[in-house]
Amino acid sequence: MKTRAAVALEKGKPLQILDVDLEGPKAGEVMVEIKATGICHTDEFTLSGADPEGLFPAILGHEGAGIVVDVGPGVTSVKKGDHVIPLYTPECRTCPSCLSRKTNLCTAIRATQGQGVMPDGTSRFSLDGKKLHHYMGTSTFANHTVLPEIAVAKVREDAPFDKICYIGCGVTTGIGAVINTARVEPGAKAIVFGLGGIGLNVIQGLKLVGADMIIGVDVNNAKRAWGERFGMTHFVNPKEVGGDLVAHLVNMTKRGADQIGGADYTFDCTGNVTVMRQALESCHRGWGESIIIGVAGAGQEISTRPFQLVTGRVWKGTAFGGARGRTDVPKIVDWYMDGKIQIDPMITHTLTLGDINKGFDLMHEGKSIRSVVAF
Ligand code: NAD
Ligand code: AHE
Ligand code: ZN
Repeated sequence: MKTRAAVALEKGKPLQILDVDLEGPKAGEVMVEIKATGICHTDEFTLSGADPEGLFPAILGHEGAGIVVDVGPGVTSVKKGDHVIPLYTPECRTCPSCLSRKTNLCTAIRATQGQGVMPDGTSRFSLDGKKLHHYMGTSTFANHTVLPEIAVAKVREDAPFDKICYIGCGVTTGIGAVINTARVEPGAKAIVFGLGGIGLNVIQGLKLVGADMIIGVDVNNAKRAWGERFGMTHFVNPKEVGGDLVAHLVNMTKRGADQIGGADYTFDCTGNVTVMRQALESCHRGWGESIIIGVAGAGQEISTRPFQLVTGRVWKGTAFGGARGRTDVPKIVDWYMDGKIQIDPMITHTLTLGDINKGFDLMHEGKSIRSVVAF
């Protein structure tokens, strides 16, 4: 069949809106009509050419929501008509990683996903007879896509696609980093670096679990009001700190008789390796944990003095907020529908597929929190 898609023909170039060919689902796969998709910074990261796993031509997009329109042989967990959120982190429940209960990083199909193909090693997408790569196993910048059944979460049918698509990455990543990865306790002091589509969800998660002090750090002053809207208690623009940022943040978080400063938890939501170091070093001696959420380009490395770790600071990373998609995503949709978490205000722009490149421009200009393409 034909479907309309925004195709990344080559790195660094605007997406092209084209009618592409899509084969039906094979065994264990489902076809989903995508109703809405968010544009995450990771799509921009891959499109820019910075992603060592980036493949072209490809159909990007990993933050979608839609309806199952066809199922391949042997599919049992979803059926035609079900509302689903595609999962770039699948949950097979049978691989060693899923069974370990120690990680959400299901390994059932990770190798082929990274090669831009379905688990059988082939692509369902093509253009003029030439293969198009899948992206993150999801390719939600297409009106229809094919995914393994283990890579979709069935969700309630009364939830609006143009909002819950954001749960497919940003919302779950930010809130999950707080709840699943850091396991932040009430009363904690936290610092969030980068107040974009992920960082604001970290702030919303911190507020949800009862953190006392939530410091937001961003180079864009327009983000102050955004952070405050979701629970940030203090804002720091590094460009306006007249000295060392880490010393400034440590000073802000001083407590107790010894007046030693440092946050209990810090979160990097920028993907900048210099910021990642600042985030680690802003943690409290003895127990502070720094969670890396941002993804950094090929060749980028993090560094710090080992002394920072010797003295008890912990560096951790998180993908998809540590969430097990088929189990956790439907619950997060319920939280949204019950008013426990906010999504609507963060979706600053709703675009047509034809305007998808505008969504990338808005991100570059720092004018959007999340742009969503509604089909
Ligand atoms: P975004 O573009 O919406 O937000 C980034 C924010 O960081 C912006 O507000 C920007 O002003 C700020 N920023 C940039 N440089 C800064 C600096 N030096 N100091 C402080 N703030 C700075 O991006 P996003 O969609 O929120 O994504 C954030 C990062 O998280 C990206 O690297 C993205 O690829 C990554 N990500 C990771 C996961 C995961 O599972 N680990 C999931 C989603 C996104
Ligand atoms: N391909 C990149 C890594 C990108 C990355 O870390 N992706 C995150 C999700 S970002 C969503 O916006 C992730 O899930 N990582 C775990 C995994 O298995 O990829 C690179 O650097 O090679
Ligand atoms: Zn993402």
